[in-house]
Amino acid sequence: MLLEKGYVDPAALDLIVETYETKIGPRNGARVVARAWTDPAFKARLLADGTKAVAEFGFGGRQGEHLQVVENTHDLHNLVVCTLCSCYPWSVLGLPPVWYKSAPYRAKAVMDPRGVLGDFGVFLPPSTRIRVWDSTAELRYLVLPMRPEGTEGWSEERLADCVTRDAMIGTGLARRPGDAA
Ligand SMILES: [Co+2]
Repeated sequence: MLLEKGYVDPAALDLIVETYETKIGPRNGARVVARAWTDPAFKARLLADGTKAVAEFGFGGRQGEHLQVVENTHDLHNLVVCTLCSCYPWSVLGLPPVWYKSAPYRAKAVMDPRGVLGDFGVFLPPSTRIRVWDSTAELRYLVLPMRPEGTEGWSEERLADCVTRDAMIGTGLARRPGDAA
């Protein structure tokens, strides 16, 4: 309606949405992940109660929304979807990307998660199990990706730059040193 009335410039609106989708939102989650990589006590709190742990950063969900953090390991890779609609952990990732809301992603993530990962250019060893988490309005998921090798001694700030939005959905991996940004 605001667009129709000429109150809002569509290009400006797109820019705002894109900023929340790719910059401001996921930056929150990246800070949480970087802290978990460097602070074992925080990581334990995060895995035990995600909602409570991210509140330490001042990140909060709306009432009744719980955040569960699922940890990737060499043996287990986690992938998040909402098969019904587009439930997403707004407090730590901002707005969901368009593909997350698409019917093909929602269907294929459940039926062929390894195929979805391939579509995103992620190829895991056959020995790595993939677990798919179906989000709801009450329970949302954040993937704790594996810390990239070669980042020993890095600051939280620098580590956070390795943490992409897709790595926290499970459709990507954390960036390794030397990967293109
Ligand atoms: Co939903």
